[in-house]
Amino acid sequence: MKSTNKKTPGGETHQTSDEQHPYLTNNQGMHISDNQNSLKSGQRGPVLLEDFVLREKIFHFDHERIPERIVHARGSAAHGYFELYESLADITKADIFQRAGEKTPLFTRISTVAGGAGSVDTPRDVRGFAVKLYTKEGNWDLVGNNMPVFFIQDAIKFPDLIHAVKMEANTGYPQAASAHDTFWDFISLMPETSHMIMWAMSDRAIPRSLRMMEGFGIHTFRLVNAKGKSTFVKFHWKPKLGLQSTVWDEAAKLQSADNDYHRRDLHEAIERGDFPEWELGMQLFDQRKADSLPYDVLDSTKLIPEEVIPIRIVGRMVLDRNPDNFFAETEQVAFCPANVVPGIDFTDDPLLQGRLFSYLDTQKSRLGTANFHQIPINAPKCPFMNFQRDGMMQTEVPKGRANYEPNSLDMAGEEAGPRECPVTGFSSFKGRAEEEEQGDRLRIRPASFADHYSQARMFFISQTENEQAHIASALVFELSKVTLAHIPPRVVANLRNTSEDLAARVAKGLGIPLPAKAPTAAPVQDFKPSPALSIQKNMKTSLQGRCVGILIADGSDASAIDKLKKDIAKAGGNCKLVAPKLNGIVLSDKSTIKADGQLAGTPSQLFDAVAVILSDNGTAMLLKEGAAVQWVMDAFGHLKAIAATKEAMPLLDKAGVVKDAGVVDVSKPFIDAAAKRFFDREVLIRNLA
Ligand code: HDE
Repeated sequence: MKSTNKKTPGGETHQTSDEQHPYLTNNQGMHISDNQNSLKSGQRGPVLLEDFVLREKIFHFDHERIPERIVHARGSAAHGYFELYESLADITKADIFQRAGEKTPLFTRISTVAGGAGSVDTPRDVRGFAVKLYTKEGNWDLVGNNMPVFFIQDAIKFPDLIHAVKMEANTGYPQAASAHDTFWDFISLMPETSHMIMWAMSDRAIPRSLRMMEGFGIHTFRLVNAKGKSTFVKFHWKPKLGLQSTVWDEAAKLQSADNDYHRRDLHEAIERGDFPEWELGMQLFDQRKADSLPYDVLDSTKLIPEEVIPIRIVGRMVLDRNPDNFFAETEQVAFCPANVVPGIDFTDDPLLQGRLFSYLDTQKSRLGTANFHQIPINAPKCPFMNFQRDGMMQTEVPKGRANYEPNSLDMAGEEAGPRECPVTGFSSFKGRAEEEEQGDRLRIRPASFADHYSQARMFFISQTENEQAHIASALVFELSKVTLAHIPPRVVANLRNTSEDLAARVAKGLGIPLPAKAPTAAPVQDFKPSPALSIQKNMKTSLQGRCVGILIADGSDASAIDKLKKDIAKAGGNCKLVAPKLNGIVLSDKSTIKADGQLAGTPSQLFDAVAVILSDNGTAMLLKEGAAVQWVMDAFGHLKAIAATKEAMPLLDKAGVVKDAGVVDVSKPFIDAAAKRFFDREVLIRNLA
């Protein structure tokens, strides 16, 4: 059929099918003759109820949004694989951990917690880190976060925590922010949140990129080998690019610069073949070791420092394919910590136990049907069959009469249906006699969960001075948004148990007297610092996966731009040209180029380091451009390396740039500096608490 592009008397364009363009159909496959006009009675209506094409189209549109996740609503995801480095057959019988070099497909979704699906990517928040591994024995979901501990110890407090942190019930704001009354009211009344609050107020909560964060399974899980022997395990994902965060002012400004900053960063990295990678680490230990630790391994507000139980690296996860469709995959993916395979099992962590119920329930409500597991992103990649039948959106067409078991309809044939297998099937770890505690049925927290401050203190003292100042300043910022005067003193009273120094700094920052110390339920212990908990001590100074912004204008030095671009590419980094206009920039050699971003819409927050390559004329013009001055000022304020031509110096002066190791002449080596942040600079430009 020949394509026609025809206008009707009404003015609308009809594009009809041809060799390249298939037929437009309704959902029953019927070809549609007119996608522009509804069926009317006469030329001017009314529209007929009979118009099934219109009704189907609008009906489907009306249902395009499904209920968003109550938590972790905003997320970004990618496909990839897990590759095992060495067989773990001695520790677990899980098939995924048997053969070195074997790859298992997976889908990973990383999310914020508090905001709605349409909220921004860079609020101060915990990040979800959920991995669905499609193993040969069924799906294993490792549903964790980017912090190794959690706010609460018992699942029964989760609805309270989430109600408190999400926008307030009466006003509907603030969106995606913990800096408000109800959150801090709850926190101040729940000392078990002390450790997690340290993490949430630290730079871990404002990551530079989803590719530069760690992931943690949090709870203690169990691995069980073929002989039935159990080993406790804590799971870790270690990013190949190392850890990197933003500074708070930068994170806040990113919210206006690019709401999709993290989503775009992940997508673009995968598109250009710069595949994000994490190594899977395990802390493995037995009951005796668990009993010897001065905290309870079943308490999710506690971590085990890497220095106490080293992490064994067992494999890697590579994300190498973007989803084809955001809704079908990223939105509809349904994780569940109860999705395990033989060889991986649970512990009695009361937070984990509650989660085992919650996720199945939430998926049914969100995806509308008990058949959500049939959606391609959720379906196992190994055969799955049972006698569960029917229900909304049933997409399978089971054959035969047998929809129950036992049955004797056809003992030999396919029609009899599947049967259980005590050998390959999942059987829960039975426990050893000495582990089994049979007692009264109680609603109680064990005494071993009572120490809420020792690890909070350990976290604080493990940070660099600059990171400690960020935590203190974050607390001052958040508590300054609290309008009820009785709440901040209660938070500071708790903080005194974590660190007197921190509490005093926060009280000073708030301008309130130091309140009396809150009572503790258990003595605070002095743990050694754990350097692994600091970001700044674990950053990688590599340009790999990072992006340099180069500010240019008419007259900029073509060879300097060219050389810089080559140097950046050689170091494994990327760069983007930013200019006052997008097209037709005439360089020093009269060549014309196009920028990647226009100055007003491409602030320096979007980059890891910046270069300012301007001529005298270009500088003179940009000295009168607020966006250019702000561009440089923010790069300096966000502690980034700045390279500049001599001619651009007046712009740096106007932006208040003070020469330091991070400010270099563009002709000098810049690449080493570009991969770093200059934390020492911060005292010059910011009064941190
Ligand atoms: Fe979740 N959590 N959670 N959570 N969680 C959900 O399930 C819940 C907790 C985590 O990308 C929900 O599909 C309870 C800890 C991630 O789709 C829901 C408790 C950790 C994701 C739910 C917790 C997590 C969720 C909402 C207290 C880190 C997003 C939508 C016991 C180990 C997964 C959904 C994705 C999502 C319940 C605590 C991680 C309501 C009851 C601790 C990464 O089922």
